[in-house]
Amino acid sequence: MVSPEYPVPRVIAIHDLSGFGRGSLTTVIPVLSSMSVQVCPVPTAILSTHTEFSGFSFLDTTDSMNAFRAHWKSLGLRFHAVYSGFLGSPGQARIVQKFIDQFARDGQPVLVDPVMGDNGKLYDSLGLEMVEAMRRLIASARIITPNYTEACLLLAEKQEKEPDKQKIIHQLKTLSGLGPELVIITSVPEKRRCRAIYAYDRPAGRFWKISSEFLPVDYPGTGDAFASVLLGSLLDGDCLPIALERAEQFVALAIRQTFGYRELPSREGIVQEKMLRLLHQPLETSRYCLLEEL
Ligand code: PXL
Repeated sequence: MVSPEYPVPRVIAIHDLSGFGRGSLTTVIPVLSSMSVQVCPVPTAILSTHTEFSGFSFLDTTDSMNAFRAHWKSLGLRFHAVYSGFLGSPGQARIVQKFIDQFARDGQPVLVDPVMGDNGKLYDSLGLEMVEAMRRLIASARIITPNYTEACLLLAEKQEKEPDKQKIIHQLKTLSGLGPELVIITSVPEKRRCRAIYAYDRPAGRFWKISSEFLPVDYPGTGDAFASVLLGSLLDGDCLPIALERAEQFVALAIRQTFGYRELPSREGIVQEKMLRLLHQPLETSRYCLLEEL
């Protein structure tokens, strides 16, 4: 993959740029750069802050997404992966599809993070037509990373308070049946204040799980950090369970570090700047479990 012509993997990152609050491109770029990946951003919108602040400014950059694609095509650029996150409209999902058709033609990995909601709710700025558009887009992805809310939205299923293993395995298989080979569902609520990450590797026929205790706080942008570390790790040649583990540990430690600062408003996100050096270190522990499909 890497060669003198391409000394590091090069990724198209299609996400919004929110100036304050951490998340989307302000997380994707530092995380992947720290993992020695060249990030080529395609902003889907430019906001003064992410949408958890009130009164944010919003510039739709749909037209420039098309211009980026046309210019990069005319330059004959090649990429090692296409990675998309928050999209503002079904039209933007169609443009992401064109990026995939054009730049992932030779089987390069495509990671679609179907960013649409959290904690049981669709984000205020999105409607059900966005869910439909995302459902179509994931058919062209090799890897998807919905949280439990997004998995239920994609499958038009009601959310459960504590879904059991069989239920999640069924969701993983159904989502994979729509196209993606690797399906990862994050933030699955469990008993005793735990949350789990479940993953399905269809070609290997294996299911994985990592469960962890969670603190009573939500930080925006943790999904972006998770998906970015996962992609960086896979591009570095790690196997799926280790890539999951690196992503989980990075986010969990960043949350614990941030939670320790009592004065910090949660909407400012995780203090990722203090954690990036972790991405240079090898994993010291591993807790993933292989699940038996009963
Ligand atoms: O991290 C998800 C996300 C991405 N982009 C924008 C958001 C959010 C979550 O709130 O507001 C603009």
